[in-house]
Amino acid sequence: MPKLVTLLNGPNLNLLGQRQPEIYGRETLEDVAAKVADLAEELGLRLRALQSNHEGQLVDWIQEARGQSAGIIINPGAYSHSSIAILDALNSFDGPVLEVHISNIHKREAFRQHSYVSLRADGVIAGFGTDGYTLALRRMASLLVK
Ligand code: DHK
Repeated sequence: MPKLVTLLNGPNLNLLGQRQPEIYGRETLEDVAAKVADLAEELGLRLRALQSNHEGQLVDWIQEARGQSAGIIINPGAYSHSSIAILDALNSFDGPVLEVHISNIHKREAFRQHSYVSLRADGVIAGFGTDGYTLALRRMASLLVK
């Protein structure tokens, strides 16, 4: 059975393709999830892709990933910059955690330049547009598929 990777997207990422396309691009989250799922199959992995605008829901899914999922790829959206609850949940997960930001948060407003999730992430991708998700999955495969 191929190993499962959980892909989590946080608030407002459901509006990908419509929201500030000059920053986040024109691809929809559905397009991105389909692309990542195809690549997962190619790489010998399975993907569970989820999105929520609610912090507690993201915490619940991270807890569910314990014992089920081999790794987590997460774009926490704005919760990156505020959520100790998501950091704590990720700290309870044993496998690799890769953090994705579509935009380069380091060249944006000061409040976006700190991520609580980065205190746990094994790797961070920022500013590669939606390609960041497939790049993160390739890294996940090199960590998980031996
Ligand atoms: C997405 C968001 O929704 C913002 O709140 C973050 C991140 C940046 C991204 O670049 O994917 O600040």
